[in-house]
Amino acid sequence: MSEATPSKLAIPEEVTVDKATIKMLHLAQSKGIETIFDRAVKMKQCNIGTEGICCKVCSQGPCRLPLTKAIREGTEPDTRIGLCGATPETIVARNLCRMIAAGCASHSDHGRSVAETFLAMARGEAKDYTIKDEIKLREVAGFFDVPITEEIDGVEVPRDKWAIALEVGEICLGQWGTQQGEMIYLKRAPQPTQDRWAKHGVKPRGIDREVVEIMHRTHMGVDQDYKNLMLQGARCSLGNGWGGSMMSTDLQDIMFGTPYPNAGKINLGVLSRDKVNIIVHGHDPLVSEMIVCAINQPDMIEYAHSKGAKGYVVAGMCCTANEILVRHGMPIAGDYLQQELAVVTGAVDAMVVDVQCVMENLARVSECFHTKFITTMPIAKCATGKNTMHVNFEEHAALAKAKEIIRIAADNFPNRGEVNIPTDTNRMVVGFSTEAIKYHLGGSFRGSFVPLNDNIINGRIRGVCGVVGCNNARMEHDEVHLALIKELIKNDVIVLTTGCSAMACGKAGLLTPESAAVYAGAGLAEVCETVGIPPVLHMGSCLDNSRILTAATEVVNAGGLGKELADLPAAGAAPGWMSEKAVGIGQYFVTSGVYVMLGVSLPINGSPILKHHLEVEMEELYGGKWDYEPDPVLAAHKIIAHIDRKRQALGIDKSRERVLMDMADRQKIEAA
Ligand code: NFS
Ligand code: SF4
Repeated sequence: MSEATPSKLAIPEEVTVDKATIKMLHLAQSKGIETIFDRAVKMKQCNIGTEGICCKVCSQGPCRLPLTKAIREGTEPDTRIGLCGATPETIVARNLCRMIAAGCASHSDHGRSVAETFLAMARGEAKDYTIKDEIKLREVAGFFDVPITEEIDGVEVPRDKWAIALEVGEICLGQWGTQQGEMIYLKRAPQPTQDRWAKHGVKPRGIDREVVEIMHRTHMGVDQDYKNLMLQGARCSLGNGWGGSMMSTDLQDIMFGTPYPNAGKINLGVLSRDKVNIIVHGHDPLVSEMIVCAINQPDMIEYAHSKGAKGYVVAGMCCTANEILVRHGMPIAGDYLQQELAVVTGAVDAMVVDVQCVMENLARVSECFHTKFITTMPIAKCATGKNTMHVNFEEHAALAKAKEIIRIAADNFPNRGEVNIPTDTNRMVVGFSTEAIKYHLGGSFRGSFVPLNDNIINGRIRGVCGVVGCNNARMEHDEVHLALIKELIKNDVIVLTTGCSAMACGKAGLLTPESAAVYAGAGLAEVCETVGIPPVLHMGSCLDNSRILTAATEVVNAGGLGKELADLPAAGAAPGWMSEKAVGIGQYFVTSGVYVMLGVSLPINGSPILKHHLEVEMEELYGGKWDYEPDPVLAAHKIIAHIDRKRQALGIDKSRERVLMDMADRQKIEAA
């Protein structure tokens, strides 16, 4: 007879560094409510899957080709092949390309719905949306060669914004379906970067085409050359980074406003005891923008009062949170790993979700409370849970639909049971779009990246690193981001952040100008104090990683730091990535010339040949490459070493030595 083993649970203090998360995890466990943290203890990962060497693209498989110790050490030849003869390289490359395709499809399909709504707005069919940033509209029109002036009676006058928007919307939406030529936004990249793409044949023709071509080429018995497969992976990624994502960011800025620095609050403590709490969760801001707009209307305020509530809190989760935070300063309830715990507060009257990163278990947790779990997109419904419902969002009746959702939440307010809201919140400064960085550094009359370049050249700022991406239940929540970022800023590397990484920074207080004096190296701290910025700049959602591409391009164009993105003393990192979107993003950075560091391995270790291709050979093709280091401090030092090599190649390594000496001397004087 076997003894019953007590079911294993996560130890809150060991799985996260975030205080609110620790408290709520204890509470969930005491109530017998299981969360992802517990499931990560119970369920082990599959060794073969994590190495990427399981092929299941035909029904003769799955064919599994584990990499044995003897093969790895070379004492036995590597003769592994699948039933059809596929090598480990082919199998791993196929699997990876399919991840890239899925990631790019997710971001870009979100982009498509934005473009469709934009076009409907321009046609007057989505009256609740409008043009908030006309300057950006005119700038974007320029990228598409849409005229922004016209001649009337021989006089050149500005063209009507709705006419411009209509043309922009049509061309933009067309980019998903183009079959030939190259996508229009590619020309926004520095010329030498574009030349590399042309040389290797990786300029995308149209967003959809590149995704479909991956699905074709990875079908049983098609592309059997791993290098050729990865070229298509690279091409598809560019269609997203310099296409679907970038256009989506631009159109969202035009419709909802380009982010500029503003203050925000983060963590579960933003929920309220006496107001109706609505969490907007997912990625697409089309729904959440309308909810934010509607809660301030008199009829909605009155409705809340009629239910005994003092008003509304609309708090975000995942990247929908970042979208409404950077534009409206709306609070963030938490990141991806905190979604179940938000419901455990008992204070969430409606959990309103759109697309991506929504855990199916949310529906189950909602059942333990009064929370209504409301799906809003026809492509993302949920069949689980008795509290689950679907309110189909329609762009032509956007505000009315938003109000319908708000009423459901308010109606649910009196049904609350026990409420446990942790008190933890942090304040932060967010909203550093490329435009905002430019104006912040150069002043609104002569917005410019030159001052940033000057500070990189003189060595006060050693380099730039984009730290982005998810939290992963297999890693210590938040800590992987924080340890890496603190080490980078301590060494004068300014950090640009998005997604759930940005939330980790917000919760830990790194997104305030004052944090520079505490965490940043002397050079970076001096720049931050002079300009009044935090050492870590929140640039928005994961979709907004395209802002990092445009900012990096501005740096190249401002001069003095090389001719292409690959020349910059810059890097990217996703220490806790988990979603396929992150693979798509990482690949577009690599293809654009950026060194990308991961804290969770890609599923490629089953093929040392493919690993070598990604971590060594890709640099010869694009100037950027993948790397992997699970220890965040070691990862930071690998990034810094990369940045220093780039500084040396640019001939600006000496200036930094002088700056450091200056600082040491100054500190000596201050100490005396
Ligand atoms: Ni990015 Fe944003 Fe978070 Fe990861 Fe999910 S919310 S799009 S995918 S988990 S960072
Ligand atoms: Fe196996 Fe080849 Fe089929 Fe893959 S495609 S499952 S390796 S037979």
